[in-house]
Amino acid sequence: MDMVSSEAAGSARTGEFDVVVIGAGFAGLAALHRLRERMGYSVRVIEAGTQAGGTWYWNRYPGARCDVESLQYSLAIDDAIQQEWSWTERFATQSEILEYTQFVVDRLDLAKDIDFQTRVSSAVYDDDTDSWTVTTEGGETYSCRWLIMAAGPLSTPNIPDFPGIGDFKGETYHTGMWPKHAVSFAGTRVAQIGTGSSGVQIAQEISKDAAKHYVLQRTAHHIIPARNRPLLEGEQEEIKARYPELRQFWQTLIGATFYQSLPSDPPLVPGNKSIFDVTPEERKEIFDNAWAYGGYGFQRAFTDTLKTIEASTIAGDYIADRIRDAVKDLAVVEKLISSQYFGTKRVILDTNYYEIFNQDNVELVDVKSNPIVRITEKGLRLESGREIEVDMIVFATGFDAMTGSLTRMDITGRGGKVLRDAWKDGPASYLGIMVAEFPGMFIIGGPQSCSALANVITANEQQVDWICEAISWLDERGYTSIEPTPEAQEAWVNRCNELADATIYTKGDSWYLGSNIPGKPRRFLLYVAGYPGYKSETEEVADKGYEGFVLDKAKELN
Ligand code: N01
Repeated sequence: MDMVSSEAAGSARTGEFDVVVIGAGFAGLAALHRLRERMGYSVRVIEAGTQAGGTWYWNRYPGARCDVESLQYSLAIDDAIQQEWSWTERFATQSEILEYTQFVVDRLDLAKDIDFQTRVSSAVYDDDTDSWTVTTEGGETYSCRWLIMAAGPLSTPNIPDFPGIGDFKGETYHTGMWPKHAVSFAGTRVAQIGTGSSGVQIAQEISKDAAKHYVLQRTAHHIIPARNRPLLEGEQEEIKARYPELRQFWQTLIGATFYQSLPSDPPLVPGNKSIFDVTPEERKEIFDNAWAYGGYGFQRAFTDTLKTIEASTIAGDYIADRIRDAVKDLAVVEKLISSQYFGTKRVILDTNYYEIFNQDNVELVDVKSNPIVRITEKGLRLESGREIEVDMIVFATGFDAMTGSLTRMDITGRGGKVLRDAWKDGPASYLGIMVAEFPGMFIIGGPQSCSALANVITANEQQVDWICEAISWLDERGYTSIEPTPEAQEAWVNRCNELADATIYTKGDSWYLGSNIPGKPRRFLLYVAGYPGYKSETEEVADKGYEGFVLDKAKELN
């Protein structure tokens, strides 16, 4: 498979550091800056890619674009940076975000402490010295007291194990490992497998000039319009002038993001009423406004669309009507209407995705009722015996989310405990940040955190702040290790499960539950009560002297 490769390790600088950070996405960069500049620690970041950017480095597929508004999807760590950088569109493209990342790296002089093209294979905790040894695929070793895992919640691509997968003679790509070279769809026959966020975005590009574009859909997702547009005259300046105040305000919202660009716009959403507190006419008007405005306002237009089946069904029915408006062929319409409850799979933002199915070169193929049984030399074979011959297969089949980036490394904690084994029945953490028996190892964007359900940069920065404050607090008091008690961890997992059970999130199949990966234990992987609740719960633990953690000061680092 052609993809962005992590070439052999380059000039990795083996050595001893206060902190080692794995991953140079936004989380890793924020951690490096804060630990080095503000706290004076020696830090080394290890990154598999050739440049920083994390998700935006690997997911360079055509059409890749963020679904959080650009003026909100940026780091707050340095005011000069947020004033200097200019965005061009309401929702930024992958390439613009990658440029922004490089701008941050250059402005903060971060690259000198990052080892690129270096992939971690293992991390082993030493009980005698309370330290970690991190080893790379190239054989370099790094030791540190504090280890920060910032390898990303959606960074381990899932390629289904179809029989014959190696037989195909054409080109194959996965959206999450897209190559750096240009890939042209012009005049080619393309089969795209998967219609999640990545699939919906790339479909809009493939369909433009492919000779034939087969969209292989297993489950119809719910898709709402982005209404992307260039930023308006004065819009950026207005936000920038009010960044400190607005960033505070956004953090009071469940997703740490607001659904309107201009603070001067009339307040549209989030709504503060139940879907049943309004008349059907009012409901339609509110949905119509949110639909016309674009973005995730639709999802938050009422307080209960993600909480009850009845409310979720009404939202789903509204979307079904919009599909009927957009797509001419009624048989295709029926396939595009999701059978899932609205919100149980991540809702997707699009730009005219449904309309591509009116084109002659695009065919929607239902692989739920007629599954793919084999990849062949020339394409794909379906259960019915139908052969689909293509020049290219695009896997938009998602990720081993929340845990994959951690379990694919050999992480060994106290007493030889391996993280992969500890999580064999489902991941468990305390606060989504630490794991019992893995002392001194902090996770950003880990399971049972709120990260992937919120503006992920804001969520990352909050966790970075929490972790850095913990490290500083521990060091000031001479503690050499910290780990959650099993009881605190179990209570946190139970709390996250209870919170999820009070919503409709657990009533579907999605990567939120690990159900996209065959054999992965079904467990809700996130804290659903929202960013403000997560922030206050984690801060309360810190304020109480790290309640629920065992702190140890018995050992000295050699
Ligand atoms: O992955 P997905 P994604 N046979 O898991 C299908 C973030 N993101 O990369 O639904 C046939 O959502 C699978 O079918 P089903 C965002 O958080 C953000 O698209 O399991 N099909 C599904 O249709 C997002 O949620 C942005 O039945 C198979 C698709 O592949 C997350 O990343 C952009 C299959 C996978 O969808 C993941 O999104 C992109 C099989 N064997 C991603 N296996 C933005 O910011 C899987 N599928 C806009």
